[in-house]
Amino acid sequence: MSEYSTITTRTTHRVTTIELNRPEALNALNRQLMEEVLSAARAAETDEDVGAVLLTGSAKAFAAGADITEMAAHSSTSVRQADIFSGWDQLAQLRIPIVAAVRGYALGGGCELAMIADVIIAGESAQFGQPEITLGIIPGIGGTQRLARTVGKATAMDMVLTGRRITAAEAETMGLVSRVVADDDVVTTATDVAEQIAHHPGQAVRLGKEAVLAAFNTPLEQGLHYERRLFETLFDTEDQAEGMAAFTQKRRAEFRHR
Ligand code: DAK
Repeated sequence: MSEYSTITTRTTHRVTTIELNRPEALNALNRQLMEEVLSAARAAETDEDVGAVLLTGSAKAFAAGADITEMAAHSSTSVRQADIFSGWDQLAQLRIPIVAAVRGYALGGGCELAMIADVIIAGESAQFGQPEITLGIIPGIGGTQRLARTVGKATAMDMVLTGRRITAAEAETMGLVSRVVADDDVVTTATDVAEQIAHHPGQAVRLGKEAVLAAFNTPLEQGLHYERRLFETLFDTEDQAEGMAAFTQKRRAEFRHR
């Protein structure tokens, strides 16, 4: 029997797929689900046979937000003390790449969870939104910060202050998602993307993620300097030697992810 009850997981072809599985609440993100996602993602991070995580929900909902029933009774003090969503911050700190396959609703914490992922593949039915304002709160897991840095002030203000939802096509135009495909193809496409990433040299993949994320936190000159140092680090890896030797010898590289 699975050790998890709000998610299902499987690992094939170097990819751990985590499927949110609370259909009765449209995958609303309660504490247990957060802890289970974090635990499964951490297990993937430390497994040398895994090179990427795929995060997905159901056809109707990636996730309809934080669990409102769980949050409703909190006071300002208790919500701070309980630190209810720090697990999502820890997920964002992982070095393993995360691909999100989004169909249906990605609202509130669901939209924020998708934005924690590194690549978002959306189905045509996907709807992204930060409706927290309609509940008398604001986003709390990056929905003002990651969103503004990704889509700019005008759209972020529109979404955060009106709570309006945007379609997959709009999300693609504004750079919130990487690709939009037919709903039926979302999981297959996202799996292909995750497998492609997972089969590239592992250290280069992780440092590539780290370097791109640094662009969100650092001035350009500092970011360029950091990128150069990470670039140089990779010349000490077995996979760099193998990748370049294979190219010059006109053969297929055999990466060991070291
Ligand atoms: N929480 C709990 N239950 C939810 C839910 C949610 N977010 N969303 C849906 N459900 C439940 C419904 O209550 C319903 O349960 P039953 O009545 O059947 O028992 C079931 O899922 C099916 O939902 P509906 O019947 O409403 O389905 P519809 O197709 O009619 O509508 C909908 C789908 C997604 C439009 C609607 O369910 C909806 O508007 N859901 C709420 C969306 C929302 O407001 N999401 C934002 C939540 S607030 C924090 C950090 C972050 C946050 C908070 C704190 N800190 C660091 C402290 C984040 C906050 C949020 O995400």
